[in-house]
Amino acid sequence: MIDPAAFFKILKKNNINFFCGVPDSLLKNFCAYVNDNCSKNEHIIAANEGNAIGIAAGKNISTGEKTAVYLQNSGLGNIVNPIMSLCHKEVYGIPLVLIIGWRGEPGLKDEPQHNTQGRKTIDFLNVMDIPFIDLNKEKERCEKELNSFFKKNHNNNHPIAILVRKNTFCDYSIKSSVSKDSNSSDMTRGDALRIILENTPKDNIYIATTGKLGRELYDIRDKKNQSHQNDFLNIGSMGHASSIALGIALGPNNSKVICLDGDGSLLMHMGSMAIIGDLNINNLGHIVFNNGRHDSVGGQPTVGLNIDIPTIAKSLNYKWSKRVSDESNLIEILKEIKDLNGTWLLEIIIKPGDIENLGRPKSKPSDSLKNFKNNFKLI
Ligand SMILES: Cc1ncc(C[n+]2csc(CCOP(=O)(O)OP(=O)(O)O)c2C)c(N)n1
Repeated sequence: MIDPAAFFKILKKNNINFFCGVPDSLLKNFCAYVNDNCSKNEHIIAANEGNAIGIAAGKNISTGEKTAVYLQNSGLGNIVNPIMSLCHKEVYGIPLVLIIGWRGEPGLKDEPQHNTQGRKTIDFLNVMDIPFIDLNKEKERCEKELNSFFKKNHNNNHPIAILVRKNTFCDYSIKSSVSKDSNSSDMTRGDALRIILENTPKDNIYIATTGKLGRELYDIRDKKNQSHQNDFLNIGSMGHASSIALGIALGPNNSKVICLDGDGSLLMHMGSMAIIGDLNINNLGHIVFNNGRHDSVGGQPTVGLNIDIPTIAKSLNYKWSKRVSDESNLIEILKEIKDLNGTWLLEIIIKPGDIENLGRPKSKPSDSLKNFKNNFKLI
């Protein structure tokens, strides 16, 4: 295995001095190391992977510095446009180094949302004409092979990539604190979810965002022997839960559709809020669980606690919005929300942490969807 500090050192020796990206579970030890050891001018956690490419490209244009972008392979779709129409050697020719966590690597067991992307990861790189190296897990060989890869591509005005397989990096725990030292809430994601399920109409439809929130919703229902048929788990397509919720709310069902979002996910494709607010339909609610971090993949900070999400929602034409950070107020507000007309947003400040022994959904996505579609009498 590779020590994240040693890998970081190799990159530095090859003159890579600026890092940008979206955290990934396979890269979490490296991301944590970069976060702890780079200044704000040397490292930026971006809203989405395309955003990271733009920032890294701009930094390269303004300084001539070599820049790196780290991402999970799930984010490859988000980078295709800025790679192909900005960085590609046939356009502006910008030499970025991509560090890509390879979820769903063929031959290894992974979650359904990662398997297709994993199988197609190399095809994606080939389609974008990106030369890549498969990072060796053995330290000496890793350094040697990386140095010659960098040397070979030295004058290549085009992005190149380092593919990182599961269990490549040794452990490293993040030391730096969340954006605002810590937050004041006593509730975890699981606590808030339980309160919501207990204090809202049973026929509400829930669209849960990517990461542990969906797993916790499934787990809570499972432990209470409740059906999963009112829940759609957005297991992949991070940042799109609110758009999916909007589309579902436009359908024939009379129940309220509630998007259960995370701060990292909300930030990833925040433009959807403007579209939701503009349509302002009556049966849509948006709840944001804000812990100020990407808790599901290692706890790297987001800007979630530095911004005013309810005010953003109001300015984007949501009819009602509020922030809450304690249990009793949450219960009161959930009563108030029941009778609201127009699209609303509730931000719940939560502390980091997951439900203990958190399981994973047991059914196939296609079976869960069939079950969910019963609500719309489509099958
Ligand atoms: C496009 C894409 N980029 C990155 C990831 C990896 N990923 C999964 S969950 C997650 C963090 C989600 O953070 P947030 O919405 O704040 O929820 P939390 O984990 O804090 O509950 C990330 C980065 C992904 N699944 N898809």
